[in-house]
Amino acid sequence: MVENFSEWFHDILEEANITDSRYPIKGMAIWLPYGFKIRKYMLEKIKELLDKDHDEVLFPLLVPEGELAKEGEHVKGFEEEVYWVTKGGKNDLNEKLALRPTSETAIYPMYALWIRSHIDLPIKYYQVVNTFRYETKHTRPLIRVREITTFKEAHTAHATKEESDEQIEDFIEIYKEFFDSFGLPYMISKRPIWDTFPGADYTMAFDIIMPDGKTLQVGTIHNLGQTFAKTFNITFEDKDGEHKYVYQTCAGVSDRVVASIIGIHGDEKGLRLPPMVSPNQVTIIPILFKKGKEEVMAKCEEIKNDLESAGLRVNIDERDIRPGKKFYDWELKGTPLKLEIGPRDLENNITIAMRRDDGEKVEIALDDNLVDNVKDLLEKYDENLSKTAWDFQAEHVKFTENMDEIKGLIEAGNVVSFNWCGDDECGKKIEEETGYDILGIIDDAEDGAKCILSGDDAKYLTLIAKTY
Ligand code: P5A
Repeated sequence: MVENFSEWFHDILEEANITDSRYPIKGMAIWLPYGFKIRKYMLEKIKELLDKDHDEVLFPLLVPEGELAKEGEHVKGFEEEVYWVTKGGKNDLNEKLALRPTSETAIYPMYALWIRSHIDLPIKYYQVVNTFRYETKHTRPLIRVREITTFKEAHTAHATKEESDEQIEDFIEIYKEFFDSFGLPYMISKRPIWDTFPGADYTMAFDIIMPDGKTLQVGTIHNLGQTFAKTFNITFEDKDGEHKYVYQTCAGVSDRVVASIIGIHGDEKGLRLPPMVSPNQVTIIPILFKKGKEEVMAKCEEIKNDLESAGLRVNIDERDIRPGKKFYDWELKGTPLKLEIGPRDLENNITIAMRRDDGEKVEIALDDNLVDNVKDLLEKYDENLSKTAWDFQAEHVKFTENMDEIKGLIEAGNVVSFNWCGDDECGKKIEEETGYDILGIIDDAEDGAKCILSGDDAKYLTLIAKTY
C-alpha cells in the first residue's frame, strides 16, 4: 500500500492527467482529458442503472432565497455553506439567489405543481449537475470540493410510506451494483440522528476506507418522510378522494466516486483502473525496429480492430519514444492490460500480455481465441482488484468491547465496530471521548451484548472511524 496517501493522491491526479487544482478559486478544479474520461464512464454506469426506472431531468442552478429558506431544518443545515448571487450586472437583485448546494428546494416546488393525483405517482427523477458548497473543512481535490462538479442527485415521491421505504432499499441495491462494477468495497450504515441529512427522517450511507484508514462517505440515501411535502405543499388526491402529502426520498453520489476508484485501487506505480472506467482497457505497445516495422504495425491495427469489434476500448501507443517509457506511462495511468508485439513475437505468432495488477507476463497466441483470451484476462484482473480491495476492508474493521482500545485501533488505520445502546447522549459522548465520528449502525447487537460506554443492554452494532 501507498506510504503517504495524501501526497500520493495529490501527485497522481497531476501525473495521470486527472485534474488540475491550480485554478485560482479554492476547492474548484479542472477535469483534464484522462480524468474526464474516467468520470464519463463512471457516469454512464450510474445512468445505465438509474435509467431502468428513473427519468433524467435538468433543473436551474439558482434557487430563490424564499424557497431555500422554507424548510427550517434544511436551511439550518446548509446556511454556512451557501454561495449567494446578489447582483445582476450593476443592479441589486430583488431576491437573493443561491447557487444550489443540493436541489431539494429547487425541485420540490415544481413537484407541488406536477403532482395532482395518485396516478402521477411515483415520480422518480434524477439529474447530474454541479452543486456548490462553501465547505469550511480542509478542501481536497475530488474528495471535498466547493464546486461538486459531478453531483448525481435522485429525488422520488410516493403515495405511501411503504413505497418510500422500498425506494430506499432499491437505491441501496442500485448503489451496491454501481460500486461493485468498479470493484469498490463499502460499508453501509444508518447514520446517527445528529448526522442525518438536514430535513430527513433517516440517512443510509455508503462509506469506503481509504488507504490511510480514514473513511470517505461516497453515497447517501435519505428518507425524507413528509417533511418537505408539508413545507412545499406536495399533495395528491388518493383513490379514496382524500388529499394527502407524498412521501419522499433522495439519494446522491459525487466526484468522490472517482476519488475512491483512484485511491482504493492505486499502488506505488500509479493507477490501477477497473476496466469499467478505464479510458483504454487494452493498450498495445509495438516494439519497432527498422526492419519489419510495417508488419508489426499492421498486426497491431488488426488486433485493435478485433478487440474493438468485441466492444473493448483499445489504443496503440505509437509515440516515438522508448518502449520502456511507454510501459512506465501506462502503468502510471493504470491501463488494465498491455499487449506487447515486436518482430520476433510476430514470427512466433504471439503477443505478450501484461496485467497491471500483478505485472505478470503471459504469452497469448495470435489466433482466433485472442479476443476471448484478452477478455478472460480482463475479467480475472477485475476480480482480483475487487477481491484485494474487499480483503483490505475486511482486515481493517476491528471489533472491540473496550473504550480504551478505540484510539489505538483507529490510529493504526482501522475502522472500529462496537456495541451501542443507541442512546443519543451516550453516542455523542463516545464521539467526544474518542475524538472520532460514529459512522452509523450496521446491524442489531447480539443478545446479551452491552454498550461499550454506558454498559446498558446494547441495541446496535455500530462503526466509529476517523473520517474525511
Ligand atoms: C442526496 C442527493 C444530499 O445532498 N440531496 C440530493 C442529498 N446528500 S449529501 O449527503 O449532502 O450529498 C450527497 C453525496 O455527495 C458527496 N459530497 C461531496 N463530494 C465532494 N465534495 C463535497 N464537498 C461533498 N459534499 C457531499 C458525498 O458523497 C455525499 O454522500
